[in-house]
Amino acid sequence: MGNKQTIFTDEQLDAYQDCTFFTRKEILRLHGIFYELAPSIVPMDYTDDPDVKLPIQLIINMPELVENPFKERIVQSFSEDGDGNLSFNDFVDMLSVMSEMAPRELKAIYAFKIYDFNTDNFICKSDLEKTINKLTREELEEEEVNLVCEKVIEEADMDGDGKLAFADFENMISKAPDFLSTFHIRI
Ligand SMILES: [Ca+2]
Ligand SMILES: [Ca+2]
Repeated sequence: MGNKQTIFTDEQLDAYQDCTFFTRKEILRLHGIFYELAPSIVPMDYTDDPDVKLPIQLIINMPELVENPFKERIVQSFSEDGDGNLSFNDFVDMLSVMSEMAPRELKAIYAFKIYDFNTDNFICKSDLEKTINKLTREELEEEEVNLVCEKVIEEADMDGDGKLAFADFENMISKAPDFLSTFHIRI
């Protein structure tokens, strides 16, 4: 294996390396994975920044994501166009945050966003119900879910307003790291 790749310029690879948790070599491997998802769309030459996006349907069916109960929301939250389509940049950002190298605080920011279903910047009881139903793959009775939600809010809600702001949420995941368990992709 020589250094004669021409998919990216050296500057592009340096930028990826600076902005993500991946090495240049890993970026090339990720390009290979992105390419395999849609060989007819993804170019082998990114040196002129092609404007190529893959539809959400292709991404969520990747083996690394297909079993993830939050896959649609994860992909959407990294989609710069907001429709769930991912450019290679979006794709790399997503996998970087989901990687084992990403610190817990960074994962927490995205987890909060993903669990905040009604996007009001708080995790309220109904957000938590949806989250727990997905985390447990709908295996809990409604009453049990209710109970877990109440307990979580009771323990994590530091200012007592009945919902979790980001600071409360950080408090919650420090006690219940399972809430970040779906934020790991090994690729
Ligand atoms: Ca909310
Ligand atoms: Ca609160």
